[in-house]
Amino acid sequence: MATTARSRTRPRGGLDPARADIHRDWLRQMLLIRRFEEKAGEAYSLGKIGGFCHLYIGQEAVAVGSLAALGPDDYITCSYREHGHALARGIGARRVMAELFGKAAGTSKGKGGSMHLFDASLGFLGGHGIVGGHIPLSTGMAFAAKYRDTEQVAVCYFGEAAVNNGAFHEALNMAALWKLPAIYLCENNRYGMGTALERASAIYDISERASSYDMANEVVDGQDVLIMHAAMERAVQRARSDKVPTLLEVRTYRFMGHSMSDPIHGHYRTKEEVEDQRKRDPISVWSQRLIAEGLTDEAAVKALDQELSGFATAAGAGRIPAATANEVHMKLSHLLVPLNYTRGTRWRRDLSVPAPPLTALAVAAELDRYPPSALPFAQTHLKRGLNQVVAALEEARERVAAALPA
Ligand SMILES: Cc1ncc(C[n+]2csc(CCOP(=O)(O)OP(=O)(O)O)c2C)c(N)n1
Ligand SMILES: [Mg+2]
Repeated sequence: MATTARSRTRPRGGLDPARADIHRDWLRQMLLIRRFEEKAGEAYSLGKIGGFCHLYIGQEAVAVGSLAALGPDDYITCSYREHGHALARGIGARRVMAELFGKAAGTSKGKGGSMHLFDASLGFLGGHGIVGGHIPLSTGMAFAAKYRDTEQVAVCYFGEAAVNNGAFHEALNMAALWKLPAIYLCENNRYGMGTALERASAIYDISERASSYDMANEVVDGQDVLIMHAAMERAVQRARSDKVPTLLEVRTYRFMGHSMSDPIHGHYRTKEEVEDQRKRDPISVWSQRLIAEGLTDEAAVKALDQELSGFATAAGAGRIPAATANEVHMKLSHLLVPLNYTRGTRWRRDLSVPAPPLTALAVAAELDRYPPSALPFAQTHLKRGLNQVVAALEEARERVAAALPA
């Protein structure tokens, strides 16, 4: 019979003074993630970050506590809400921010964006946008570790909305059957977009799903970094030494909207609920604990916070290296390709070419994203591109006019 545990209560006794540096570092990491994401949110609102952007604010203790229990060779896969995991795994804040900004200096050369952070050298294998889609991928990594007889563990982070997806069940069944060194870490923040867990799931305790596969499982308080870390250490031990998988149901809460395009609260949850949950902000929970045990004090926490806010700001737009020529070219191609595409297609399609003033507006908006040093290059290319678009439009109009009955 697999292990089932509830690790919601705080381990007894004080913090180990020999681990004081590690404990202070967890606070540092959580604060970095928080300030980084606030900066990213600000940049997104200013239109400097494109695509989707899902903030992790409120859930920091989960990534920090759990990743601290892993070794450098272990594999990690995440959903799209993965800025915190990437930072906690050691991908530099500048590289992560550069990816958000679509810069070549980013983890995926600026082509993946917020949802596709990746660094194979750190075993950080994404950033995945399809809910639950990465659970079988992670299971494959656990299988690879077993097949090659390494000591590696594969950890998969996903939200609670993924557990009603077929891929979750197929993967957990395989992992239990084949005794794979896998950890399935479900970050139960209670909502999948605007749908509460109880509205979408026949059972409320996600950990119970593991019993279908006779898999070890625990319910973990994700707002307490120490509890999170201890539960993860047990799961890692099971995977590495006992060679069996674990399902961790980590109870947490997101303080922001589902993505940057969503309100913090709305029809699906009340302002009061969010405020109530904020009382267990993982950063305050941990800083208060460190202060209570004499491992830090208010002034030191404040100074650390200021330092990290400054660092997050520096990682933001202003100090990211100027766009390279290739980067500018790629961006412009993306902008112009759909317009040029219409040239080679049937004349009817040419009618859908945006009117030049709109194109000019899009170009102006695009130019606005480049640092001044890259502007001359961008302008030359845009001018050439625009001339082509205008010529194509003229050509299309003539063909349309010729095809219409007199
Ligand atoms: C297969 C699939 N279905 C639907 C979506 C749209 N979608 C994006 S995020 C999301 C909610 C996922 O919630 P959860 O798994 O709880 O993660 P959280 O956003 O709370 O971190 C949905 C339904 C998707 N990306 N993939
Ligand atoms: Mg969720």
